[in-house]
Amino acid sequence: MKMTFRWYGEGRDSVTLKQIRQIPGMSGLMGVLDEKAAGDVWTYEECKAYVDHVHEAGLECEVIESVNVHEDIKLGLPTRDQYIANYCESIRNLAKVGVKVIVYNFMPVLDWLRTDLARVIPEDGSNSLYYDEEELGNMTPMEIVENTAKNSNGFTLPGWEPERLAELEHTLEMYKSVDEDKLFENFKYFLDGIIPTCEEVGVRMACHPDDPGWPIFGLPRITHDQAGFDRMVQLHDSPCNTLCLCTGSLGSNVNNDIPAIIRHFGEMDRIGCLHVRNVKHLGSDRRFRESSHLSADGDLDMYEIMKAIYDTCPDTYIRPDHGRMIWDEVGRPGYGLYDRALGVCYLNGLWEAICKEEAAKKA
Ligand code: DNO
Repeated sequence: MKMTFRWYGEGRDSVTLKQIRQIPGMSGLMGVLDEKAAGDVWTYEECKAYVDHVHEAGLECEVIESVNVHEDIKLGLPTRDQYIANYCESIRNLAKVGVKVIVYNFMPVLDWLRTDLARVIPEDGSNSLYYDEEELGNMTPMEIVENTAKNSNGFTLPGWEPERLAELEHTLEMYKSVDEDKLFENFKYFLDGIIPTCEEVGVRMACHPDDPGWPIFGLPRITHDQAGFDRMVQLHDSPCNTLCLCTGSLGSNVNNDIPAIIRHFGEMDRIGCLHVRNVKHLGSDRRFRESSHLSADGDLDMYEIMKAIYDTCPDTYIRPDHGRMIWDEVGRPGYGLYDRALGVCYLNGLWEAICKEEAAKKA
């Protein structure tokens, strides 16, 4: 297992590479390439400059997140072929600089969504990302977008890039003719277009689950449970067509058994990487907050999650995800330093214990 950390790039993150390097057991980044509009090519020079900079800080950069898929691809518009060609170009350029896994998602319009970015946790006075379907019911998509932009401490949140949201209403309208089957069809067209390039250059695509793990605003969403991902991996059967198994996104849906899902896809060799975090439901299946990583603070059993990784995909990449804001830190909601660093130490502790336990069994 390689422990990594999400980082947004110089001047775009409150956390420095030096700080990340000093977290025990840190191998490198799940870097982010969301500065450009979805659909634009990341040139070789741009990829190289980013990765060289990370290497200079003593960190690896084998995973890149949020190489965003243009809406025209998800909608199946005729312009998609050009965007798919651009995507292949970015894959090639990233492969040339040593990237092995690319995390993306196929969620229509919006990436992850919360109704509050800083809900105070009464027990300890920290705050964290929070979702309440009842609150969402009273808000329009535009209100959610405005709220999210206003409350993100001046940072752009992943999936909430301004240019992507500018045309929100128009795009929402266009999705009225796309149901789940149509979205799967468009997904297959995308995968058929990019996976051969991935196979050629040795890059694995890792699809991030819908977050929260069910359809919202009447938009079709297709990757939030084992059945959806089973269908996705079959759309184009290849070791390069994998999932980014985000325990918190899948865990938002109480029907998902996370360790079992890890085992299922781990055994099939279809996990490209994992985001490991915890969620706590609050009196309703559709109301939750993001808790600390500790099993006792949330609904997910982190020991069972790490054990499933150990048993079925021990060489994968993982990272902590969405920390709380603690110790008065100010940063991008979910992406401060302190709580994610605590998460790393905890996950590394579980890993060490599992490795020793298993070694003792074999001795
Ligand atoms: C949320 C992140 C996601 C993820 C994208 C990948 O915090 O985990 O934004 O990176 O869905 O495209």
